[in-house]
Formats: sequence, structure tokens, C-alpha cells
Amino acid sequence: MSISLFDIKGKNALITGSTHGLGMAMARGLGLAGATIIVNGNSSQQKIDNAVAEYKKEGISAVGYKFNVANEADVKAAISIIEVEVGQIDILINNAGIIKRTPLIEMEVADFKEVIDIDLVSPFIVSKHVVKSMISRKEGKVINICSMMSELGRNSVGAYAAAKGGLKMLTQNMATEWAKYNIQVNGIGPGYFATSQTAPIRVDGHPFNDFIINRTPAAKWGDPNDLAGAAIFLSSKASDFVNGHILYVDGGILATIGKPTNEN
Ligand code: GCO
Repeated sequence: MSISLFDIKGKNALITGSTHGLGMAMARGLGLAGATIIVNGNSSQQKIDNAVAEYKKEGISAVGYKFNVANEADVKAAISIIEVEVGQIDILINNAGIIKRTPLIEMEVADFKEVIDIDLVSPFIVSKHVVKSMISRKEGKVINICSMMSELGRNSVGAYAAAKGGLKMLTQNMATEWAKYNIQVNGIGPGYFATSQTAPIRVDGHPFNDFIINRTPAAKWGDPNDLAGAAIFLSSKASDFVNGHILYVDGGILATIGKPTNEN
């Protein structure tokens, strides 16, 4: 086995939602391994420019594009521009996502639909437009960012769980349809990570904070940089016969039923 199996130097990687959080950590990992990072966000051009500058400070080759992953016309236009200005997209990470923590009984239908639109429909939209050129080249890597909620339920995150459970099956279906073009579609399922998304439930004294540390065999929140290895593996030749797999990076959460709080 040679180390070049994991070589992604010179590849172009589009990571949606890569101006912060897990998307940024995975993009950084691919960038430090030699890929050119195509940064995406939709909140402001300033945020994208700041992120690109941060990547560049570390010697990473990075470019930024603002577009709304949930809007097909916007995605279609952006992908064509990227293909002209940057070149072929070799690696796509569908990472952009939102969460709304509201009990189902209180949730507005519009809010439920917004979560489904961004977390489930947009990976379909972006993949559909990126994969076209991968199909003609007979080569490509797609990684969908799933969640513990692809497997488990939790009070107040019903819409998110429905989307992430759907994303796991969408991953398997994409793998089913596109494996014949030598495109590998897999997922990464992060456990509980220290990001801005989990900031409200991670504060000291919040019961959820202690719960997660107790529930995770590794007994801590994940560091976003812990996802880089999984992202590199699923972006490289090392995973050329891995299709439709969800690689959970969760400190062991899914391996266990958990334990009482007073047990070590
Ligand atoms: C929550 C969390 C989760 C995590 C993550 C777990 O409220 O339960 O925010 O949704 O963000 O997706 O894998």
C-alpha cells in the first residue's frame, strides 16, 4: 500500500457551507493535503472573502463563490462559472446545512420545509449539476455530510433528523445510480462537534453538555479537525471501491447504548 493512494494534490474540491464550522475544517484538511478549495456560502460576500483569506494564510489554494445551494438556477449558474474559471470539480462535499431546534408539535410547516430544503434537497440539486461532468470524465467523489440524526432521534430536532435520515438514503441511491460511472458517493456522519451550530447546547452547566460527554465513549466533544482524515480518505483513490457507505466519526456514540451518569 502506498501513501499516494491518499494523494489529492491538484484536485479541485467544492465544499458547500465552507466559510466556518465543520465545512471549513474539512476544506482546510483537503487544502492542506494539496487540493484547491472552492469555498461556498450564501450569507455575504464578505464572509466568503474572509474565509478565502484565512485559507490562503495557511498556504491553501482557495477561491470563493457565493450561491444558494437550495436554488437550482443559482446552483446551475455557479457551477458553470466555476467549471470555466477554476476547472473541473473532482470532489464535491455537500456540507451546507441548518438546524432548527423546535418540538414537532410546535413547529411551523414552513420551518420544517426550510430544513428539508437546505439539508436534503440542496445536496440533490448541487450533486445533479456537479456530477454531469464527472459522468463524462468517468471519475468523481461525492461526500454527503450526514449526522448522528441519520440514525438516531432526539427531542426537538425532528425536521433535521428527517432530512439527515433522508440524506443517508440519498447517498445510497446516488451510489447506486452513479457507481457505474466510476463516481463514489459516500457520507460522513459527524458525532457531536464543537462548532457554532452546537454552541447553544455546549455551554457549561447546560444539561446537554454533560449528557454528550457521558454518552460519547471518547468522553468529549469532537474537534472539527478530526474530520479531515475521513474527508481525505473519501476524496482519494484509497476509497475507489467504497460506495454508499456512511463513515461515522463520532467517538463511538453509535457503538453503544450509553451508560448511567454515575458509572465510569
Ligand atoms: C443537536 C445537534 C446535532 C448535531 C449533529 C449530531 O441538536 O442534536 O446540533 O444536530 O449538530 O448533527 O451529529
